[in-house]
Amino acid sequence: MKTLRALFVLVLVVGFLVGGVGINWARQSRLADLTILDISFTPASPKPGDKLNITVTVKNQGNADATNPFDVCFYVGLSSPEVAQVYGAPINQILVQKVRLPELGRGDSKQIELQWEVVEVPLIRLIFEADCAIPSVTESDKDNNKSEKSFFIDEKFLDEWWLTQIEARKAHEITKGSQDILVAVIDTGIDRNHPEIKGRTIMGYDFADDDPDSLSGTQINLHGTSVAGLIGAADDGVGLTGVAPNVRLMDVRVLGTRGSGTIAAVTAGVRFAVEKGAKVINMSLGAFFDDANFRNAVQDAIAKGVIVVAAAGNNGAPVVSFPAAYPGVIAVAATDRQGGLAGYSNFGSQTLVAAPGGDFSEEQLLQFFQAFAQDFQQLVPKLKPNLLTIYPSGTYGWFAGTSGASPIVAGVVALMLSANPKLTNDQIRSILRSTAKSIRGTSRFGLVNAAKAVQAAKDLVGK
Ligand SMILES: [Ca+2]
Ligand SMILES: [Ca+2]
Repeated sequence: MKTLRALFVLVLVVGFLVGGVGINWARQSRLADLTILDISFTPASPKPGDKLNITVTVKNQGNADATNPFDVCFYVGLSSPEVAQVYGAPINQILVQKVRLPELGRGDSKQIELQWEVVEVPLIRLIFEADCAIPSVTESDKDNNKSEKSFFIDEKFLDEWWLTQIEARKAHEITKGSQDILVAVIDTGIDRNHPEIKGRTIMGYDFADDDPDSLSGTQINLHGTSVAGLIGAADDGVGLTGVAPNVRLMDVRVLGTRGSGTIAAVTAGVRFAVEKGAKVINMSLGAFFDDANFRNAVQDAIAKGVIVVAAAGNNGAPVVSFPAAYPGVIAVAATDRQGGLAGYSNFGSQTLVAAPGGDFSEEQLLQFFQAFAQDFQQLVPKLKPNLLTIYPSGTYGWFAGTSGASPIVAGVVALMLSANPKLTNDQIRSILRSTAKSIRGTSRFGLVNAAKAVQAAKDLVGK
């Protein structure tokens, strides 16, 4: 017994002396380790509709054979995990195909050839994962089983129909906006680190959390980021272009992640934006109750020469929500892909002008996102009549509603002010109306025309 006890202690000591290195060595000597070694594709610069030929190399870099059959999953990611969490849909990782490998010996690698038809979005992430779904291989390292490669679609192959519908590119021949024009986005907060707006977006204040930074905490700023992108995404040939790609943006966060907030926070946001020098305020938000403090803040902003643009609302009714309904506010209705009044758009008497909002309401968009898990390839073309814009974490995605139409008009106003900083609210309202194109569905207001509005603004210089 004594001998046995001594031997036992000795084994323990040896184990201790070998330490952590010994444990790793023991694992590596006995276990497989699958990894994605390489992802390559042709053509090198794919456009929508192209059949992308993808070669993925799976390797077993461990020290044991993988003897069980395992799956290699091919996912396409259209956005980030953070965005997917908000939507409760896997748009960061949509399963396209599973390829089963019967085995993979130690040190062996295997090339898998796949074909995938490229969809029309600015940024596509190709994601591969070895031994996905239900794992069947015991490995020394499971964290290295996934790898991705992303690419941008050349912007000239993207149908930015909303820019075409308002003749924004023609307006850009006059101006793409001035750095002197600060546009406040009073919304759910902006991911100001998105490459499309980085450097031109300043943090205002986070009135939702009552702290100075909308990026602190766990908040994701999907709605506000999308609004900001429609106004100011850089015209750099990468991704998308905003209506006023050179203006500065200010993040004034007043709504929480899910888009709700207090009227006091919105009121404080308006007063803050004016105080910090905003020339234009966009509010893609609304309520159906009139609040005296809020009304006063908006009226004070207009009295100080700030142009306030707001969404008419998505009730599909002859009404306009507040603040759009307040006197002097530029109330914006939405047009669909065909340029007619969108079915979901409000169109009450206070509506000044319409702008592209896309065919679908946000609720319908949400249903599409949630359906992605089943059959996304067929659904992407159906999303095309919506707006594409930026999403947090450097990604892109769809957006719709008068929430999209309002920032498009705010962008046009920013261009007008860039061309002619002396314009008054009355002049801007008058130009927006007189240069608008008539639309199907109503005779009381038309579709904003950026080219004509900016030209008219410029023509008034010195007059
Ligand atoms: Ca592994
Ligand atoms: Ca861009």
